[in-house]
Order: sequence, then C-alpha cells, then structure tokens
Amino acid sequence: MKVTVVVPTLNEEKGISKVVSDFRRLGFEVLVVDGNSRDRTREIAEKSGAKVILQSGKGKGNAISDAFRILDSDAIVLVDGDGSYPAEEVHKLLEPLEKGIADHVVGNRFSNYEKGAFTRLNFFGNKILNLFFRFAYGVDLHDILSGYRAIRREVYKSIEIEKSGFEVEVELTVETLAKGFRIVEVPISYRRREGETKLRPLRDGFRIGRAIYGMLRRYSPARYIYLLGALFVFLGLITGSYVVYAWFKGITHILLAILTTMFILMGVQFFVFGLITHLLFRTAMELKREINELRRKI
Ligand SMILES: Nc1nc2c(ncn2[C@@H]2O[C@H](COP(=O)(O)OP(=O)(O)O)[C@@H](O)[C@H]2O)c(=O)[nH]1
Ligand SMILES: [Mg+2]
Repeated sequence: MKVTVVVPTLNEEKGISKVVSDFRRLGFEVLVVDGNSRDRTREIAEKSGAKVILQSGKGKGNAISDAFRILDSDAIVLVDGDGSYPAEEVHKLLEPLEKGIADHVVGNRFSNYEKGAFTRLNFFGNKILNLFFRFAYGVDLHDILSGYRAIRREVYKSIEIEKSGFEVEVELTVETLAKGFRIVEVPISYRRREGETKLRPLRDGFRIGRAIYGMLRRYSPARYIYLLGALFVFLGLITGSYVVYAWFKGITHILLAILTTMFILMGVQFFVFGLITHLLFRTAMELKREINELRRKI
C-alpha cells in the first residue's frame, strides 16, 4: 500500500523538522501543504525531506482539499506539523486499512495525552462537541476533531471539502459516514505541541458546533428535523412548567399557555416530518451501502 503523509502547516518552524524527518525515517513520502507561513517552515520542511507546496485559498480545510486533489496514493495520513502526534504510532492508523476493516481511521487522543497537551478550554470544548456529535448523529465516536487520521483513496477522492477552516475534521468524518464508508477510532498518544496553536477556541468551537448540526442534513435529514422538533418540545416544556407552576399559585398565563401549545404542536409536527424523511432516506442509504459493498467485491 502506497501511503503519503500530508502535513498542513502555518508557521510551524519549531515542530515541522521532527515531524517530517520522523515520517521520512519510517519510509513515507511527506507532502507539506503550507498556508503561506511567514517563518522558515517551508525551508525547514524541504531540508528535512518533504515535498512542499503552497495551498490555494486560506485555512486548513483548503490545504487538505488541495492535497486530496493532487495525490493519488492508496492512502493518505493526515497529521499536524506541530509534533503533537507521534509518527511511530502511524501503524496503528494504517493497520485497520490494511486489514480491510475500515476506510477511515481516526487517532483518538483521549486515552493517553500528555499533561498540558489540551488546554482546559480545549479539553472541555472537545468533550462537549463530541457529546453533541454523538447525540445528533447517534454514532459512537469520541474524538471527531482529531488531526491524526488515515484515509483510503476511495474515500478521500470522493469527499468534496467545502469547509475552509477547522471544521474540516467534522466534514471528513460526516462525509465518510454519509457516503456509507466505515470509520473507526484507535487510541493514540497526544503530546504538547511545539509553537503556538492556530485554533481560536471560542470562535472555532462555535463554528465547529454549527458545522456538526448543519452537516447532519447530509448524513441524516431525518435526525436534522427530529432535533429541531426536540428543541421546540423542550421550549414548550419550559414555558409549560412555568404556566402550570403559576396556575397552582392562582395566576393564569393565557398567552404563555397558547405559546406553549404552539411550541409542543410544532415539535410534534417536526417529528412527523422527520419520520417521513426517515422512511425515504433509509431506502436511499441502504442502496448506497449495497453499492459500496458490491464495488469492494468487484
Ligand atoms: N496550510 C494550512 N495549515 C494550517 C492552517 N491553519 C492551521 N494549520 C495547520 O493545521 C494543523 C493543526 O492546527 P493546530 O494549530 O495544531 O490546531 P489544533 O491541533 O487543533 O490545536 C497545524 O499543523 C497547523 O499548522 C492554514 O490556514 N493553512
Ligand atoms: Mg495541533
């Protein structure tokens, strides 16, 4: 299996040399996709044995999208240029691909991370976004934002990346699922990064959350609608409890009671729409799976 290691970089002169030389030593071809770093990243990467290109547009998403377009290896390994993911553990990511039991493997950072590798905000942000992801998608993944992944050609060639920034990890995960490919997580270790992070936790965390919900439409339109329904029922339960509480105290809130009824009815309606969507979508999804299965067999 021919594997190319892809490293998106933006001002990673402190970490890039070790990342590239470690993977080179293990015998991999390394492609650094640089986002116009203003430090010596490109020079150092080249000296350490990587092929270096400049990305088109801006953001990590665009850099990865370029790599997917240019490359044609059997598999791509994505890794940060900051030294936070150990090269020696790459076989853990490649093994499920080689065995043919997965099409996309994600390195889960949460079982073995160095102290300080996550900032506190980063850690809780990750936990919350993963929790939200599991709730919304009903798929048991625990580190969807990991930057260490291995992806088979069939998958990366079929993914159309639309997100330009840090939402790209969500997009890779959701596209894989939506296309009916198999994604698995394996535990890897995670170290403190070299240099400064490029992620702005609040802004990017918010964008990632929005992307998780927005892309649910592509994976399961039914769940997208159910979630809306759940939101309305939830609102109705809050206003409704208040109405009942006040009623016991002898105060009647007529307007709020009407609003409550509307919330609940809207919610129930969304559930019915969701059910119809579910029936339509399931058939389409089953066909897609069958086709993928057949393709693999041919
Ligand atoms: N090409 C490119 N790489 C980027 C850009 N932004 C971040 N990166 C790289 O993407 C990787 C992940 O970013 P990082 O700051 O480590 O985010 P974190 O791991 O989530 O804290 C690093 O290697 C960054 O240098 C960008 O705009 N363009
Ligand atoms: Mg990083």
